[in-house]
Amino acid sequence: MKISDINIRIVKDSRNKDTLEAVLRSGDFEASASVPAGKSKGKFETTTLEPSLVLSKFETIKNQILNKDFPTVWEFDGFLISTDGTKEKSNLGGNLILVLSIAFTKLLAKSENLQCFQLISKILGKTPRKFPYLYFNLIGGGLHAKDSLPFQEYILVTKFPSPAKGLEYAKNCFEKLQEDIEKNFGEVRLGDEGALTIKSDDPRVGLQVLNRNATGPEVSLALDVAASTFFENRIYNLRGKIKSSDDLLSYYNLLATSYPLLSIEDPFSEDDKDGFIKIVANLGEKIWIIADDLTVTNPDLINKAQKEKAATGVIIKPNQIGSVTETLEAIKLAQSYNWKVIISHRSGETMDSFIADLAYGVEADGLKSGAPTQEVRLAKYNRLIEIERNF
Ligand code: 2PG
Ligand code: MG
Repeated sequence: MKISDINIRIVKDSRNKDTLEAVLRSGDFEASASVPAGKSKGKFETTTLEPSLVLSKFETIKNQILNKDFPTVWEFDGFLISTDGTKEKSNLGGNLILVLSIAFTKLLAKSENLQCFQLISKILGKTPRKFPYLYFNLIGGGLHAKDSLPFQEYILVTKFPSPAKGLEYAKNCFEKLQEDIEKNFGEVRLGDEGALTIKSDDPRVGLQVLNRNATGPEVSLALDVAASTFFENRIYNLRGKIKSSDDLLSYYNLLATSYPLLSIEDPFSEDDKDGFIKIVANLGEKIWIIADDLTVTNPDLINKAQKEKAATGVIIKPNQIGSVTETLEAIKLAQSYNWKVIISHRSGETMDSFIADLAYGVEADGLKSGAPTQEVRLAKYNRLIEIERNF
């Protein structure tokens, strides 16, 4: 496919921070993409450059892109990655490469008269038949919410075959939680991802409140502890309550017997691989142990973690690695290990719903897109519903 025109501009994300939007054209077809930004980031994520700097970098490669023919996403991404020439994409910026890569993928799908998820599943040789479980972050803490719990995300997982049913359940559950928190903890505020906050230092409180408002065979609970954010000098500092890696492990064992936990993400810091290995040995049969900061959508790190038995599943965020093809590589690899794959948004989001197509197209186990309260989060859940209704 030959691209006839490209425009990149700066837009705002859900935290009102600058980010990139790309619009690509090929003949009569047009596709756009925009990229999100994380706050609790893994150390080995790809480089994000200042959007204003990216605009000038882009000018240096624009004509080269317009002069070439790219038959596949592999060739398009390959061209950008080799032009960048660095491992961490620090030359052009992972955010520039990704925004172009997603827009190109959408454009190619249109030019082939396919939905984006159809192109993705075609690339992977799959026929998607099931929707992912929906991961709704309903109670937030950590870096995403001031004056709230120490763990980052208390997640309602809906397991209905229909995403429309899942979203409806989550919206009702959110309302019940809001009333509960207002009654028992006073003022209710929302964190970065639109999740409710609770003024408490006790990590268990979030699970208690969520558990009493989310019952039934079609729902489970999950955590994103984001433990890297409270790991200092090799100890876990939970608001002055010091825990060693082994203390934290015992704590998770306790939580696992008290709550219907389907998965725990980042239970330990990315600098505490032993913690991951121990929890897989202890709880790995019962609960999905999901790596995020540890693996950052990077096939090499996923491979390493699998060899060390440091997880049983992985979070996939395209902007951690910075291109569609490398994201697909990471997913393919994780699925070849029979790992669980959860596609995820970032805490600073845009209206782009590419990750919903990605989640359906690769038959992911979960899609994590925050609370059903902000337009940028709903855009992803609603895209799944659109797929459910029309295809
Ligand atoms: C996470 C994400 C998304 P952030 O830790 O999984 O919820 O947060 O985008 O801030 O890294
Ligand atoms: Mg995480």
